[in-house]
Amino acid sequence: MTHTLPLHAGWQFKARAPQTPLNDDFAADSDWAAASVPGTVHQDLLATGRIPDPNVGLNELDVQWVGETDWLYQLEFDAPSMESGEQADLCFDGLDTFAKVWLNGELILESENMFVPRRVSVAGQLREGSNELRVLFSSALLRGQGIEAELGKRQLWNGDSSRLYVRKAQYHYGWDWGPVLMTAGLWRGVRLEVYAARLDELACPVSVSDDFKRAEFPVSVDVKGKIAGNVVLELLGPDGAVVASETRPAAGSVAHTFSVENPALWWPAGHGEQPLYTVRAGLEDGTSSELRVGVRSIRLIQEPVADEPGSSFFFEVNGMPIFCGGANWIPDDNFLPRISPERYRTRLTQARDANMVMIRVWGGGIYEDDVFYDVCDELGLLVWQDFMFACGMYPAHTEFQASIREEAEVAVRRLRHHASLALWCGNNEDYQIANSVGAYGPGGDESKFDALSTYEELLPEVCSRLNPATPYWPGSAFGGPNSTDQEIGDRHTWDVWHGAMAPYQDYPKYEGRFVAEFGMQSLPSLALLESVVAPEERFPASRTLEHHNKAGDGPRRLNVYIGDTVPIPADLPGYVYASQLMQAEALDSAYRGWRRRWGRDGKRAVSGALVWQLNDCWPVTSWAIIDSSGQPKPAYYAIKGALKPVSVGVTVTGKGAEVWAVNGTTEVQTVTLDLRALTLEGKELSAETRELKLAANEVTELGIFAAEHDAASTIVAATLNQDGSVIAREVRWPEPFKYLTLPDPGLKVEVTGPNALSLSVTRPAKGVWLESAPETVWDDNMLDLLPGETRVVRTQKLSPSNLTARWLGAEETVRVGEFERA
Ligand code: BMA
Repeated sequence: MTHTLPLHAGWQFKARAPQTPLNDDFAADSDWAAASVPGTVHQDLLATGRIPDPNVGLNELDVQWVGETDWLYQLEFDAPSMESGEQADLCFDGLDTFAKVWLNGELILESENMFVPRRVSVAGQLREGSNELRVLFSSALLRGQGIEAELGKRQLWNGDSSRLYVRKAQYHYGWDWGPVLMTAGLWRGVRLEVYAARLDELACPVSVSDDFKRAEFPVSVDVKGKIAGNVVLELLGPDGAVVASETRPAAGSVAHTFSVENPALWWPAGHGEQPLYTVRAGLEDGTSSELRVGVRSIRLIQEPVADEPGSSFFFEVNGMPIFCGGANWIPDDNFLPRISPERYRTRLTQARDANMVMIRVWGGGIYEDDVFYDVCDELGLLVWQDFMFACGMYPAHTEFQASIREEAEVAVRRLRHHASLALWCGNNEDYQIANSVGAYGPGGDESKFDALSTYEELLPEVCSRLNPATPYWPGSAFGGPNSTDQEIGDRHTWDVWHGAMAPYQDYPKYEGRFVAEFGMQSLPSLALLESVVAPEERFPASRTLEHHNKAGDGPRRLNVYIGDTVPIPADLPGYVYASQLMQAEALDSAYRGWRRRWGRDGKRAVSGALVWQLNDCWPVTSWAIIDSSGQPKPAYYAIKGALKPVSVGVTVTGKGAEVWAVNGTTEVQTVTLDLRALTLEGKELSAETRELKLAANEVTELGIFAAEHDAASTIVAATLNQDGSVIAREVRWPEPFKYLTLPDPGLKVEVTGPNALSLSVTRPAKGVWLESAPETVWDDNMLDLLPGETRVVRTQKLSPSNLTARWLGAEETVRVGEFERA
């Protein structure tokens, strides 16, 4: 039986005194303080008040010394007694980053890659009774700058350029949405394992026949050490019952393939269930290891697009093409150990509840925690997994590539069994920066693109050897002669916001076969801002507010987009609302426009839209659609509406309002389409009802409506109804909104249940934003309301006494009680 002794309690840490010899520094009694493991020095300094909270005000600037300091950790622990022939391994799941480890005075490990867990055999060094572990973390910033001084500065976007030489989460160096917080510490678990034999490398690359009638589960496991007896391999069904088992002598590599007829298939969210099988290996002494796997096929299809140049880029799961609406994921905190399993689950559930089916783990963060992928398996969220390279011209010298190889092998071995894993991707935007410096693309000198061999040889070799069933893609964005190509591969659409600062209404023009990034900034919630900004700094352009917007030219660009859309408010509550309304409109335009191009079989022109970005790591004005307090912004609800299984779209052109519907389900849908044209005062100009049959997994164009009305003063509303309820809606108002004179809507809000409200208006209302308890999620919000309808919305936590509403044209946020009385 493997005895596992977690080594999490009792650690101490202190700043290294550079003038003192290392051993004396460790031996000195003074200055040691309790350290959390898993943890970071910042968290422990914060806990004892030795640094101010870097998320608050301008404090980030005052804590930079932490990242420029070397840190010492030590632990005394009692080792269990060992029997003869037993092994002992010290396991460090994550060391951040340049670490040296001594056990009882002997150097047992040097590690320079945060992403590689280490296992060290220590039977020879371990003492019976008390043992002493010591760890030195050198400043990653200073070490990286030392390497850079030797090997040369390289081009990049975001952060200190030395990061390109350091295998540490790249966002720790600061990003255009994140602070500079250079952590150090034992950021994942530490334990001592004592065993006669242990199980390693349990693997099961499930496959399914072309007709999906039969699945194979080829289980393999390595038995390390010596044990007399057998290993039992088992397959458990989604209900937890043992489906089959096999007993083999426990020696070396053991393998057996289980077959299952009519397996339960795993589907992405909204397309079917997520049944998960378990494969388990067990030794007679009780040691066991298990994996949860799913039966599904996944293919990345690049085929001709009828009547168009280039090729498609869509994911097919179990033979079904899937439009991948979704989001980019960044680490949910600057201090990684703070992200609890519950927080992962909450955030990913928010994504699933917004009708998303894909999450991209972006290359400037980390290979996420196991729980992240477990939850994605359970929720049916496909994972686009980047390798951890972002926005830089990375080196490729032998030593560096050896570290990358180790890192990639560990990541692929750890994650390959997840049903949710859809794609391995070489990097984030490294082809784009290579393009921009003349090292790639037409006329580019590829000899300057050192990392090309990493993305096109090293990583694909690792993936095809260890995980051949999952597609590999060299980079995001990639494909076509250069990385902004619209006809081949994936694309990052930054023509809006960055680049040309194109109007967001033009998103549809800047399509790609798969848009893996695009986004628009907004402020976080007012409540979150008030928790980190001093009262005298609570105005739109204050120093503190601008410190909490890390984008180059961020506040200026944001003002342009707000000012293109609505009059720019001078007060903070108005500014928060205006920025969030604008972001919601922008993303609605992108999702609806691109999903319209999902087309049909043989004509999948645009097959995915992943918003930059789902989440935040601190309180900041950023492209996130959920702020760091967990509060969804209005854009969240806009995306949720645009990605409904069946949705409707309207766009106003010179010829009238073009209307279309998307049926993302596997069945024909019979629906009623209601179209209305109204004046801003709410007078109905025309109305039309049509019975429709929407073909499965297709877009249906529904023609032009309201051509006879003046587009500058007409509201066009489309709803799809099924079995007496509205299943999708879209309301288009004349744009830009800032030109409109909007009447008071006469909003009426009634609390109709513990968590439900009913809303109605006497004149049209644009962008009704409800707030109640903080951190609450609504089933819908940021509503466009029209006379003649009553909308019921629900929320997780309703606090009627704190209920407020605001809408476009309102002078201020109103307490619901107040205008009910009026
Ligand atoms: C992208 C990302 C990030 C960045 C974002 C916004 O392309 O890859 O590097 O935060 O743009 O600029």
